[in-house]
Amino acid sequence: MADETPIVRELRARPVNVPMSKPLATAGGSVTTAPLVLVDLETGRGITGSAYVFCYTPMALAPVARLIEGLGAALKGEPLAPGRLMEGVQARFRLLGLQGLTMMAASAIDMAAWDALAKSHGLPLCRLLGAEPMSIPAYNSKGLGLIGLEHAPDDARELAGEGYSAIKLRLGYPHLGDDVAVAEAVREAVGENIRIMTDYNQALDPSEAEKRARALGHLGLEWIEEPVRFDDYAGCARVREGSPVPIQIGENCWGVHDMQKALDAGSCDLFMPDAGKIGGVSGWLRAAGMAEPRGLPLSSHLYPEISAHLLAVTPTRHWLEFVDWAQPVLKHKLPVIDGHVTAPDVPGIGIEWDEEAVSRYAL
Ligand code: SMN
Ligand code: MG
Repeated sequence: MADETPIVRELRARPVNVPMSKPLATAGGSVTTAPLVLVDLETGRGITGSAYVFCYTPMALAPVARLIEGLGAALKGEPLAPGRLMEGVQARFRLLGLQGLTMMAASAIDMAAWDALAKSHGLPLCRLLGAEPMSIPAYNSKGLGLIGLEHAPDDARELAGEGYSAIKLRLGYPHLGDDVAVAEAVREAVGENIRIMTDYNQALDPSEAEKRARALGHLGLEWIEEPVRFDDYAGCARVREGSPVPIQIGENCWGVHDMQKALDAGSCDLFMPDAGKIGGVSGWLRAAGMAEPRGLPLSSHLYPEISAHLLAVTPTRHWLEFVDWAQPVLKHKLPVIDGHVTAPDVPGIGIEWDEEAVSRYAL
């Protein structure tokens, strides 16, 4: 059997800067393009695993790509066993630290390795992990940046009008009154039947966050996301104590050790790992294992394609965040049907590059 295990033959990392149909201004900075590193892990068997990492700023593209290629050289010839590959990556980054760009590079390799492994078994990723494709509720996260009272209601109607039952609104205007006015206008625009998630992108200090959470209490919001610095877990716990709205964090946790600190501090009601920061598929599985006995609902952050598989294997699955930011370089669109997403029943994650688009957006 052992000699039948595919090996890692080559790791390719290609930076692309993909245009976004709707730039997104948040209280933590604006995103106007989708800077992605596309990863292809070639095995010796003609099977290639593919995945991408979202790099937030084009400045991070070259360093992340270099890290992935450097790790690729180190992992060449290793058996295609994601857990073992990640142990190798951890060992190589022990002194430097596995967080920030190093963790993004590791997560990207992990996702590509799992994709290759699933393909080598002829199974969709979720089936390899013991689940099956299932319909998962998605919220529309493609818009509603900090666009002001004048534009937010129309944008909200447009996002909900695409068939979703939930949308996400970015908050963190200079004054509390502006946040309340925009949130009230959005609620008014979409009515009582659409869920509204809100996101502060770490913009507030704990005492201001406590005030704003209370001031938003009458709007029936689904959650308030990242009200304070992501790693001020004690401060976030204080906000949570006085908040009439559930507190959601997680997208900035680097691996399950950060998640553990967040949970130990009682900082949140809900958690949303980011596949590119939590440690890829391997990291997600551990996060799902930590969430289950606590009854902690897990939602995904970005990466809708792989998250459709990961949420299917998550006992406390909650919401999938839908953005279409990678779509221009993908051959197959991830269908959203009545606001739900189902992982495609094809081997792997279901990611195939549109090579023509990739060359167009390559750096
Ligand atoms: C977000 C993520 C990535 C880029 C911009 C904004 C936001 C979210 O925090 O959760 O969607
Ligand atoms: Mg967020």
